[in-house]
Amino acid sequence: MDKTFAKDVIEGLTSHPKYLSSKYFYDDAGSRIFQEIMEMPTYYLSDSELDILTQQSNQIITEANFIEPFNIIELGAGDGSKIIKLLEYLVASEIDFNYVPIDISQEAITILSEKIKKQLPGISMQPKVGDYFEILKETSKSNIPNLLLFLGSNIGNYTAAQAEELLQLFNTHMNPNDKLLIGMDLMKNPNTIRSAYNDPEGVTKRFNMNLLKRINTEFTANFDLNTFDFYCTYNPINGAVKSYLVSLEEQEITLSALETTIQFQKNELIWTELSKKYSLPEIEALASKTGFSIQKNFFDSKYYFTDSLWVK
Ligand code: AVJ
Repeated sequence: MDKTFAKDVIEGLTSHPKYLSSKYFYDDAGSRIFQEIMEMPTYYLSDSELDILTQQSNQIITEANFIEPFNIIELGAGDGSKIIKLLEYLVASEIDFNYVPIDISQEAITILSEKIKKQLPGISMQPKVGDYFEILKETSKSNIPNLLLFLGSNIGNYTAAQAEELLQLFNTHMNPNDKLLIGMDLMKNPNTIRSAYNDPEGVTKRFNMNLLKRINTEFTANFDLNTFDFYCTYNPINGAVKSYLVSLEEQEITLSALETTIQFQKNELIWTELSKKYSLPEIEALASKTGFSIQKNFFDSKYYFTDSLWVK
């Protein structure tokens, strides 16, 4: 049993209001549902970042200005559909680099490595499964420069305090000449943002519900998915998309393996996810608060998203 997950589930479900962390969405099934989300036209984030990496990999690498060889360390690599554009550029330009994708899903890493080996044979790659920081501690011992990638607006899932802590920790593990390329989703027409998370096909709902399914499996719990709904909001003032599961009835859920029962009121919420949208001044402030400065922002053609290159 995953003890940290167990502890977090008990803590979150016995709190008022209840919450669960979206980092637990990504078991193998959850990672597959996230693939489906990325294929939805309304989920513009993937298209925007793909646009940046397709059009501007050359400028990104030129701007980073590394002495070869260098490492590309990707935190939360997922399926690699976007990073392949950057890797293709590097291979085509005969740049000497080593690619280290890191993800918590074994299945996602296997699919990614196979895809990359097939499309870019001969690439130097060391895929790793596990927690970012354990692996980051190791890679920071390397004496060649590191380009850290934290793409896909993954930072958006962290609260302001957590984001600062995480970025400070990245900073601590980075050598003076290392750089960070961080993908952040920008504030935009609120309708565009709401459509990305409130899809009528219910894929995002399934993504959230999968967490209850996962809890059922891992902790022998009895969540009945038919008694829960999905709700999400976007607040254009602070840029927060917040997702929730809603208990449709008053009920008691048993987590047998944790010897715990949880009471739900009718319409009681479980907060499951924050997906933060940033303004450019907020990005500046976050960088400087965490010991970085922005070397350059790379934008997609619609200015929906930025891959921001940070230096220590
Ligand atoms: C992968 C964390 C960036 O917050 O937009 C997609 C996950 N959640 N739809 C996001 C997600 C709902 C996604 N991130």
